[in-house]
Amino acid sequence: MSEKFAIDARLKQLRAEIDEHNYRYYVLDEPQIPDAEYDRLMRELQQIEQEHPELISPDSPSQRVGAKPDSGFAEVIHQLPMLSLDNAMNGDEFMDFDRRLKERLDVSDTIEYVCEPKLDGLAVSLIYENGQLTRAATRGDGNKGEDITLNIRTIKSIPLKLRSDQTPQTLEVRGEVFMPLSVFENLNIQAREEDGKTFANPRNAAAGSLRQLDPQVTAKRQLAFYAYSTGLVSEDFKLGGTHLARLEQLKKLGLPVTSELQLATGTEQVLNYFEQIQTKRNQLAFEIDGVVCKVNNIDQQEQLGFVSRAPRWAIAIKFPAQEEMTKLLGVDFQVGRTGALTPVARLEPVFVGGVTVSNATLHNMDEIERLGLMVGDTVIIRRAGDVIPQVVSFVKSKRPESAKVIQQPSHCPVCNSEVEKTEGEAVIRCTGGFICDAQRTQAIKHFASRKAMDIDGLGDKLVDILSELDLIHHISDLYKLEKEQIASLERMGEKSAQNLIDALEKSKNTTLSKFLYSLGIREVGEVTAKNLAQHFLTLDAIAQADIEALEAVDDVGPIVAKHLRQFFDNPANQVEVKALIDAGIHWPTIEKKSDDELPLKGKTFVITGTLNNLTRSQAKAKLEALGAKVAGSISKNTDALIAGEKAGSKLKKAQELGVKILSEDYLINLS
Ligand code: D41
Repeated sequence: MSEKFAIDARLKQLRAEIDEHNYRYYVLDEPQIPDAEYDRLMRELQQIEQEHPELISPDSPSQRVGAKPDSGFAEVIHQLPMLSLDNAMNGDEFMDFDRRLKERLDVSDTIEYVCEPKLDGLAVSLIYENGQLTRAATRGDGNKGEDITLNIRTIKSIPLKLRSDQTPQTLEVRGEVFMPLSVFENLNIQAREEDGKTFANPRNAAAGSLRQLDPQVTAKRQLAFYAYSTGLVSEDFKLGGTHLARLEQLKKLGLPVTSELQLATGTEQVLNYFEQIQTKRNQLAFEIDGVVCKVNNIDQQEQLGFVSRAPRWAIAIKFPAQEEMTKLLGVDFQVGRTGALTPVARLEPVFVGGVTVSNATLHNMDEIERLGLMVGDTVIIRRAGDVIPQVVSFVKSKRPESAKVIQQPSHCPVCNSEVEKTEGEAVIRCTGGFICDAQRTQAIKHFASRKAMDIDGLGDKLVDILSELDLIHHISDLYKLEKEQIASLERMGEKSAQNLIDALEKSKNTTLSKFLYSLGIREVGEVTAKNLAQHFLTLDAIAQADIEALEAVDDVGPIVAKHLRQFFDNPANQVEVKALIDAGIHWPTIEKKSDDELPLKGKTFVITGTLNNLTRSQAKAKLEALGAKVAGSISKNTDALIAGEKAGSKLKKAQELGVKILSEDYLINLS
């Protein structure tokens, strides 16, 4: 009996502890323990429950993923209808809204509003009875939705029970379920690889995930939730007198509420918030499509009431549309540095998400086939954040009879060399190599770029002009340019010509790894180039190494080794490399460092925040070259955190765990 008592007590303690950590993590955004510690608690709970199944309770944190139900989703009637939101398409329409409210309320004072980001997800209703989550439903048409309780239970940020001893008899919480952008991107990458169906946007992905009949599938999708209002609430629970106070109450009860909330007195502050969140939009972890602005005072809300299906006291101020329809005029194939032919959609220009778009990437031929596109189709273009515009789908019913099949080219559109497709790869490639103007120009751009030879003042545009004027054919021709030639170009003067000559001269003093990277050998990135240089020490040794010797280098597998061999076996490349060395490119002799001498050997680093001088990949490459491992999250095994600007939760966690915190400058000065 006493043993059973002890087990029961331990179970209760574990559940309370896990619930508490979930609350800190999801609601307060202040994680207190490393993930590994959390996992340990969870495993202990699962272990005990496995040994004593009779002690499992439905609100145990281990019980989120249940069995698949036999039938589909049951219908649910919302006792209080779930209202919709009116839209304001711009600031003026919001000013009209504010004016109408002042008239109705008969006030001349400014109105106090609460501004929230408008998450692009799905509205749901959660019902808690005596503190337990008993039912969750989709909004549906506002009156009738579907019972999705089993799927909602898999969302880790939604508490299965409320955090309070005095829980209301009934509390309905309303909010938005959404898919974080990182989860969405990974899901689509995986779908593309597995040739499955990709989702057009995070909202569709969230909807598809919630409508899964098998909760195990939903659980894998890592959905998230923010509460934005209450619904039906029993009289034993005293709701606050303002919207903000009510959200605060929900937060106290364990429900996640967005931290991007802001109180705004009057229209100017609302519009400021709108501007502010719009500039922040690309940095948020989730997609938003506008701002929801609500009257804060509940008395005023009640006075205003609602019209048809929408409250008069709230409005969604929308960002410019991210998706628009337009016509696919044709498909061009662009040739990249490595010869890859990328299909690009030529579009009738259309205004999407604040800019005019006339091209969109189609990735590769497989993508065209997957979408089933034809020239002449009406396509849906999406531009999210600062990513390249994408073709999401086309409108079947609008396909004209004259629509044309998109042909894979058999020859390079630039040099007319044959095109090849490697088995198992989605891309097709021009076989022209340096004969191909496009590949050559791209190779020169790469050579001059910042991470490569870093030739100041030699941007992509100038390389295009120099190529078009036949002033450069090979990379090494760069070093034969004369000041007068450059100065005679349009928009170049004496001074910029001299600057470029100086920059070219300066670039000759480099390192072997930079030079190797600059050659643009397929699959040889900065890290691989560093590893090769460190391993072989001289260019000759690399150029002569056989496949086996190359594969002995960190990071070099059979494919990279093959590309290296192909590059150095090509007589044209041998001539070019020699011409570059003859032009005066040189580097210091490398001292062999044994692994044990690497200064950061065995250390684990994490990088967070915005770095000013290095990109993330440069910072990572530098740490790795010095022997460190770079991890994605902080734990007690982390040796140091490199924190840039605007560092957030990782910095907080590092401080809590007493992990050493270092600046970007520290990293730059390391050698
Ligand atoms: O973020 C949202 N998508 C959001 C949706 C939000 N922050 N607040 C909302 N507030 C309401 C009212 C004012 C009716 C309580 C909403 C929605 N409604 C809503 N979402 C879908 C339909 C209505």
